[in-house]
Amino acid sequence: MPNLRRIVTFAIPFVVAAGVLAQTKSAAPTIASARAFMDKAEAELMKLSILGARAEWVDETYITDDTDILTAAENDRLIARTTQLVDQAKQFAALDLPADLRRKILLMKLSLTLPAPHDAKLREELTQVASSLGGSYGKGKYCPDGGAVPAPCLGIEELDEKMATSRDPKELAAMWAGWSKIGIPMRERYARFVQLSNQGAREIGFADTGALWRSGYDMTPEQFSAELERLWTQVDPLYRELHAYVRHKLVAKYGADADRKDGMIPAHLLGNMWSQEWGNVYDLVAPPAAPTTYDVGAILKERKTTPRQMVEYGENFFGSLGFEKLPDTFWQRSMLSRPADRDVVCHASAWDIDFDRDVRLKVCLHQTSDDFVTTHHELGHVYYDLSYRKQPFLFRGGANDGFHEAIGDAIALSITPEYLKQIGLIQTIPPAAADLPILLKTAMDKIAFLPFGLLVDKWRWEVFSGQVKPANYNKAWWTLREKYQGIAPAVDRSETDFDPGAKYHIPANTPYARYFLARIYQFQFYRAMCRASGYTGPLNRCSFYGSKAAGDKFKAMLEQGQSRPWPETLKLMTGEDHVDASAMVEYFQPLLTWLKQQNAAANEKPGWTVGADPMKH
Ligand code: X8Z
Ligand code: ZN
Repeated sequence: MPNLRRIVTFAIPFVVAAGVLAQTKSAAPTIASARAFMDKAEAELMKLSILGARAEWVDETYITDDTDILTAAENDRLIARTTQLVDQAKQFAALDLPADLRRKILLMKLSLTLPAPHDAKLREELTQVASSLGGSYGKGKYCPDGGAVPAPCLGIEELDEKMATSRDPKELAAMWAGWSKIGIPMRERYARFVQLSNQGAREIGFADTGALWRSGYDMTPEQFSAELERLWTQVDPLYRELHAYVRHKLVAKYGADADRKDGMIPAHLLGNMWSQEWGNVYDLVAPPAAPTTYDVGAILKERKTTPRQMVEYGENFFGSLGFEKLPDTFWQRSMLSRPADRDVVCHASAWDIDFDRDVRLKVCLHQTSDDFVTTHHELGHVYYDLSYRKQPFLFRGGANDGFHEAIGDAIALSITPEYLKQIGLIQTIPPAAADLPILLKTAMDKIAFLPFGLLVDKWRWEVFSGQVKPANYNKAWWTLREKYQGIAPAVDRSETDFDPGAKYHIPANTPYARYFLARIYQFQFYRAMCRASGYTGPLNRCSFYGSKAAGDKFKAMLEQGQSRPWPETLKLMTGEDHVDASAMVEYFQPLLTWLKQQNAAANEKPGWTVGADPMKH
């Protein structure tokens, strides 16, 4: 993953609570006065959010000390005002409010991803700790010991590339251990950060910051945790078969370096710093007799496809479903490749600048198949933003944050060989024997991610709730990585280390359960659109490109934004009112059957033994 300083959220960015409120004296509250209050609050928050977004856009596309300061000032204004309004809204708590007003008050609170104490000094301390944690990650580097001639230091973009392509276990372990060190100086600040933001959460009525985050899903925090467990039991069998198959192949490639008695896979051998997506080592696990298929990256390179043309492929897909063309300002204002002359945040993101038609992408595209998929992912955010722009301000967001992450991915699942032929990127459709290898490659990204997507916030919830104390931060992290991923550290760990800090979303305080949910939702959305398009064949071969019927269903869901509880929005499109992994399981069913055969033939028993010390390599 490229180095990123911030991730843009799609309603109100990075909000922190501000100072004590001066209550306005007024007559007894009524439903009418609640509505008037909310109308004013929304207008004001929108204005502040737009200014914040403009400052942040300039900051991330032209990083200087000045643009950092201007952005922080705009954010602070928005944060302070949001907190005041949350407090003021308490005057309406005893009224029997209409559902939309009640929902808006809740959404206003939930926009405080980093709740802060009312005490101005403590709040300032928290915001400073928060930004210094983000800064530590942004500046993180691994400087290899180069002997007499010092080797150049590597940032996470270069490390990503090397982790993906190196097949030298010693070099991989050194990069892994080197990058992990960036967490060490964050440990103490993170503990303070947890204390202060928990205080902020309690002051606005939540048990802790984790409980606040888990309250964004139209159910209690406890119900949400239980839902995730239920989903995990649905997909765990798939993960375990994939894990066993990949382990076997890695042992064949690396011998003793990959072979552990407990059956876990060492973290540095999967082509990704966090072992979160494994597609980069597909070449090591490809079935020997697999027919060679197409390489979208090679085709884009050969044709000298420009970044704009790559985005136009995505625009064309959405257009085929009945969506409007992107506004001219999208093309004028987006950043599609890395500028030569200044520092920018290259991590792909989509921006909703004015909550109307000023939408943009900030990406540094290369002619690779990964970036081809990324453009579809990012456009999913953009079309969602455009679709809900007629909603009241506080409803301009995803039905929940997992929906927002899943839209573009659901489209990208339709990038099948048939689709690529239809748009002229390939001339011949690979033989049916290529289906399985294509599924395996997809699984290396989609299925491999699931346990990681789940455990990042499991760790944070345990930390915020106080169940895990600072003295056990790292042990708790590795206990979860062992339990869910079956991954062991590349080198021994201790409580001096702080490995969660080496994953962007921890120092940046970006909730992570959204990505787990999105992996599941995207298959549900995809199956619903395949059905709407009249498709009846095997799910993994479906493309709903060009289907207006699928587009209409999709649009109806997107236009609702977050105005209704998400199960209602889901039902509108899929007919289902539960998040459910059965579509994902159906998609990968042929692969599951095949993996079971392969593992049985190789005498590979899925699973691993949980040891006494998860920090031992
Ligand atoms: O951070 C991201 C996105 C931001 S919307 C690029 N992702 C997670 C990660 O990189 O860890 C997408 C997949 C999971
Ligand atoms: Zn995204």
